[in-house]
Amino acid sequence: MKLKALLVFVLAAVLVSACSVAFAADRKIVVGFAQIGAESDWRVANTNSIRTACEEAGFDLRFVDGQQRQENQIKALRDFITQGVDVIGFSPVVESGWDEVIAEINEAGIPLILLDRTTDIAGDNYFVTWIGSDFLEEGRKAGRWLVEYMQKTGRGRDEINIVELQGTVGSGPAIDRKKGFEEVIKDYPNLRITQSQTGDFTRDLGKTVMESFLKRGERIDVLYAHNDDMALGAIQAIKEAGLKPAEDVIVIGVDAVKGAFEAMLAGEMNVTVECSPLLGPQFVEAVQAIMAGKELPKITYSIEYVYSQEVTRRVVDGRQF
Ligand code: GYE
Repeated sequence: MKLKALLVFVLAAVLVSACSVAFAADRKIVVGFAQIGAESDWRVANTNSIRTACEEAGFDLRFVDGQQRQENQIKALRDFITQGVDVIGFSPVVESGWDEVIAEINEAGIPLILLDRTTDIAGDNYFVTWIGSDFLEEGRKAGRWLVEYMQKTGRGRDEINIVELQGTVGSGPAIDRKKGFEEVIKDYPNLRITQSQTGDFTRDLGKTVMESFLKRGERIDVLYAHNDDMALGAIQAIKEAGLKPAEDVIVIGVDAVKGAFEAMLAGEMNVTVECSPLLGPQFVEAVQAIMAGKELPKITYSIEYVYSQEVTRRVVDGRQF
């Protein structure tokens, strides 16, 4: 009798542990994602890509829109720690000021994936992997395109005044797109940035700041905008000032979102340097690799191109963002 009771007990224990193993395997992977905001078409496409990929993968996604405020993102990250999520995904709005909260994530032992932007924290031990774009190279591509375009159109030696609409102050893409562009044009002293201000990556500010540039009354030959949304806002301002965008003022953008292609087809924008927001599938793969205990590369850059006015309607219609 005693033996029988023991057997029943052992059997029950085996069953219970088998069930909990099965439960652990079936349990949804919980992912916290601290997004920057919805400041641009790029960001909206990026959010859709993340949401769709996580949904298809069956993750329990806790998504927080930080409305472009660092304090909102810090709060979201702390909430993820409290909730004990499996993995944290994070796009930092600016590069600095994350040391404390990231130390807390590391102490809690939660794997961190950086998507799109990075921080200025030294070393690369604080995150598992970063998936994004080479912003410095994007700035160089914009600069190289301008140099070639000027030479091609017989203006290679002319004095050229460039105005610059910078992205969010202190953000990785704003810092690097400026640096990369300047690095290329510094070899051409006739190409000069005469005015430069932030438009915070939004269409509205792009327009307002371009208006103030135009009001100064100096000749403006080129606009270099750190994203297409600001370029599109600025095109509006150029038109309202009675000038022809892409002719009187050469317009350069970054991102390659639909609106930029439409503007190029309408002859109102000259070029856009691609920056892919479709990072969702790579993000999901990284989460799955982490959960399976696999190694990941520290950096994965997206492959991106430059599109100018020669672009055809077919290319535009086939694009996903
Ligand atoms: O270029 C801009 C967005 O971080 C690469 O953020 C991203 C940038 C993108 O608001 O449109």
